[in-house]
Amino acid sequence: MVTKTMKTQIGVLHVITDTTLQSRFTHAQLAELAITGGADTVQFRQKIGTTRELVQTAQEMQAICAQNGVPLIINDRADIALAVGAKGVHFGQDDMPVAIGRRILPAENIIGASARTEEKILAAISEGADYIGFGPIYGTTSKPDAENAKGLARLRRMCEIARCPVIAIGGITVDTAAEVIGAGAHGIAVISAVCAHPEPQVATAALLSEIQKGQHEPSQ
Ligand code: TZP
Ligand code: MG
Repeated sequence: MVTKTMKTQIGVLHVITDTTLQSRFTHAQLAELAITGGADTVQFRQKIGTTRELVQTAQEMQAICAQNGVPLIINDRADIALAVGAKGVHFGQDDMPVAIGRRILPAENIIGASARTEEKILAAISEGADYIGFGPIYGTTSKPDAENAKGLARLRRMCEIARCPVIAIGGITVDTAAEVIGAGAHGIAVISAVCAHPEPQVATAALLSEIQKGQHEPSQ
């Protein structure tokens, strides 16, 4: 019998776990809280630590995500995604090229790619990216090397160009999530709005509700 493996749809609320902005919760705890609040994608992003440590944490997160049917995306590292059976990866411009990731990862895996110009967006899509991460939309302190804020007009333009879902990132809060979706983003990715909130699950639920508002109120 032929078993068909379906690629999971791209989520609208990607919660990126972070233990540098806060130390109250581990990555796994944040994943659990975000899922409780309604996150439909969790991304593990950690820039420090040994490969052994990263695999251990990713394994814990994958167990929680799999139990809840929520895709886990691993930032930067295809090897860790493969090692723990995560649903996908997110690559920046300095990471593994999307085309190579596409070749070595299972076909049903999600590959997201950060791209900030029209050319890079089209290149990532032609290499096989399933979604584009675009930002920062607003100012952010969560990524020290983030570029200047791109704003909503540029986001709208990039969403028109990209023939795949665009996930907006950077400084998005409960106050701006709806307008970001209204500008054409398929979804949002957040760090501080959830991880630095006193109650990450409450923050996640509030963001989800704003996303739903934005879906019903496209902006001009
Ligand atoms: N890439 C562009 S901005 C950013 C990343 C990883 C940081 C997003 O964090 P926050 O706290 O949601 O602004
Ligand atoms: Mg990266």
